[in-house]
Amino acid sequence: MINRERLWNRIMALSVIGEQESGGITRLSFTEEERAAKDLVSSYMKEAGLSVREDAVGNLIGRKEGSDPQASVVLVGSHVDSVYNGGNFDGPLGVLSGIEALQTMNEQDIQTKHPIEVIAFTDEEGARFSFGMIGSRGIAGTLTEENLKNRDKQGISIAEAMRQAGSDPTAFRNAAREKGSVKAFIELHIEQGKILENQNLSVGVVTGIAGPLWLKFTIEGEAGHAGTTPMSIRHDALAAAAQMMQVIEKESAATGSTVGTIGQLQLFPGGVNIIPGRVEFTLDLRDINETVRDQVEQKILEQAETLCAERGVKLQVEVLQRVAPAPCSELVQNAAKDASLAAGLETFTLASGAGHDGMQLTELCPMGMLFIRSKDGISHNPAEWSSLEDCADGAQVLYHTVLNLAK
Ligand code: HGY
Ligand code: MN
Ligand code: MN
Repeated sequence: MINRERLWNRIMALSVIGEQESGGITRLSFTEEERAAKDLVSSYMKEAGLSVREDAVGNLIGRKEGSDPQASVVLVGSHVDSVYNGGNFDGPLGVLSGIEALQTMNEQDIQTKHPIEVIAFTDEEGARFSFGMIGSRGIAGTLTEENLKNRDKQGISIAEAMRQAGSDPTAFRNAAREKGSVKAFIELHIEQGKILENQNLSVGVVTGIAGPLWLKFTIEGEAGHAGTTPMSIRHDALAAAAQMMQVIEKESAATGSTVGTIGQLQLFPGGVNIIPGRVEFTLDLRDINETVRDQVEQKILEQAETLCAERGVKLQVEVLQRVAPAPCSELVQNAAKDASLAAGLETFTLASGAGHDGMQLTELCPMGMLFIRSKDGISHNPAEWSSLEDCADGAQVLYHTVLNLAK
């Protein structure tokens, strides 16, 4: 049995790093807060008897050797970076449960054929640079020099941030794993939705992960005097954006499976008595079915072009990231279902609306996920919460899943 108190105490200890006055925790990639989180997690990996290293893109890795040094590695992990004012479980649950599983194996002298590595991926959320899953793309070998040019709100690029954090951004390709070198990847994560809670279940096996498309819209209108410009001759960038937002909501809701979210909005110049000349906003568009998602994207873009032309404003659309939905492998799903039974739990399956690192690894290895129940389905919010019992159930099933994959 995993040590549930040790796991819970570690989740609580990690959750004070990056605490915000305004609520929740903020641990953006390549910042002091994330460094402090990795240092704490690294100390837990050492306590678990793992050999610890960081790879060329800053992924923190704890390794347990297998009986066959030539055998491919089983990867288990998640992330310790967060969104702005996020919760305590999104990411840390999976990393700390992976460490707990390996520490329990070491304490019970359990040896597996395959080596096992628990990994805290760099920048899963994409909160700082509006471009995420940097660590898992690094492992997959799909990260590019172009990607490292993405900049944060202060104009610092990923490459510069890596350099400031002591990494060499020109060496990022060294993080890539050879095809065949990884047997499977499994991640335990909070569901961040209400399905398990509605089923009154603590753990579920994930069948697939919806694909996030992130777009940035820039609308160039004409700033003007609020008092002297008649409504009929305005090129109001914000009025155009507001009309577009109605279109986005309508088209996203129309399919029944798609979700569309405008999470960031900036207007310029921002005076009470000035007609906004420029507006920038982001769209996060997702669906488990890529064709449906991309059809909604097209409908939105067509109507956006028409309404902007009618209003005499210029529209620019930039793709920040386009991630294909990812099915979870039968191998990992079956290992997880057997593990649920071994832990005395039901084998309930569900899809993931949230994006996760595993979607970057589908070309490299079979991947899969386990979810635990989220209270009221809340996440990316300080009120994000899962109970000690549910975290323990999840870690116990993860322990058996990793054993099934690594034996
Ligand atoms: O945005 C997501 O879906 C994930 O939490 N990174
Ligand atoms: Mn997450
Ligand atoms: Mn998240």
